[in-house]
Amino acid sequence: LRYLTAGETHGPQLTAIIEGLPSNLNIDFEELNFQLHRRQKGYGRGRRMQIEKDQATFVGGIRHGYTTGAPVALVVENNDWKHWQKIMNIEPIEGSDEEKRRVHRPRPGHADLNGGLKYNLKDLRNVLERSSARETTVRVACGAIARQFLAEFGIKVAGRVLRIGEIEAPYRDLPIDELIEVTEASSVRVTDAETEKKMEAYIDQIKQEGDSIGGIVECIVEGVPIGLGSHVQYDRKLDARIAQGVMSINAFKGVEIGIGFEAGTIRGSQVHDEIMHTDERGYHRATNRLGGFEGGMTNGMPVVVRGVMKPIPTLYKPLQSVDIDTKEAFSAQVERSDACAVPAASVVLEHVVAWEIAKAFLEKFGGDSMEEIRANVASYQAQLENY
Ligand code: EPS
Repeated sequence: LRYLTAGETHGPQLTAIIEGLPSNLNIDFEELNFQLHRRQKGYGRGRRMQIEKDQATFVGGIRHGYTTGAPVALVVENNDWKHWQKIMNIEPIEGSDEEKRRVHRPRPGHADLNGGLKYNLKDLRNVLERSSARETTVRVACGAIARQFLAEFGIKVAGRVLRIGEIEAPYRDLPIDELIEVTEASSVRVTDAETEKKMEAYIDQIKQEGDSIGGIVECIVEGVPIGLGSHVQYDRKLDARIAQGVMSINAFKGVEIGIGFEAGTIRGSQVHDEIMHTDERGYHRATNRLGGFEGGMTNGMPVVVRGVMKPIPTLYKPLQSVDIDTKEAFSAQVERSDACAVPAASVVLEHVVAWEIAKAFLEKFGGDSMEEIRANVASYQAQLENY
């Protein structure tokens, strides 16, 4: 299972091709578009999100609501494209640098300068258009399909915001369905109204000061079978593959599985989860500090993944940079940005994690059709029960 994406933030559309989905997976288009809608929400988003109304259109691999086993191709149009048609034209255009909106002043913290130097591009727009977090739209669309696939096997995915800048949300251990419901009702995807209010006021203040703010988000996946991933080879360790997925989300600077970095501050007896067995639950752990992973494999406990997002580097507050034409210092000025995209990032995290789990699930249970996969899962479950 893999996908590739293409498209620029102000181009006509974003495109994804998914290869390796089994046949006979029912696609719920409304559910998928709901996931895209969730990514657009969140307190602190900028004006661009008022222009877009993201919807996926499928152009291959699905017939009468079911996957056929062929590559699935989907597109999400950019409504903003209508304002950028000339600037983003595929064919050559006449006009001044200004008319072409040529970018020659790299923004600190963005891909602009590194990308310009590496690809030898004198218009940094060619870098920023692709490095924009707009691309996460189609990553969520792909992840939403993975999520629907996982749901067929009773696997559920939730996400939440744990921190925005200085404001930390109290950690409430909720049943997954309740967690999904409560965070969905929150403008900042937290579990209590008091924190939500504090975070909203904090984001307002940050915005007023022309600044931006990051935070910490968490994803929980429940119902994952024991034994996804493997200890036998570095690139089959599923926690490592999830970490790569998380780090590839725009602006993410760190990832943790379970208690993560805290594991380096306390004793082994306080870290490791004791092994239990009952007839109803089979093997399980008394606690879940290791976030559902031991030896690069899932252990049947909920998968818990955290990621940290840096503040968006496009600031109203000027930061110093250097013009690539004159090599002279200037203070960056911008037109439009999100002061805080942490709630949206928590939705992206859910879909990136769901994707990696679905991929490992398909590696373990193989099969070209949903029926074949279901039979393989049932036979493995019988193996576990008789172990
Ligand atoms: C982004 C800049 C903003 C964000 C964008 C990510 O877009 P614009 O440059 O058009 O104002 O709104 O995010 C999205 C468009 C999105 O769909 O999430 C950036 O520079 O990364």
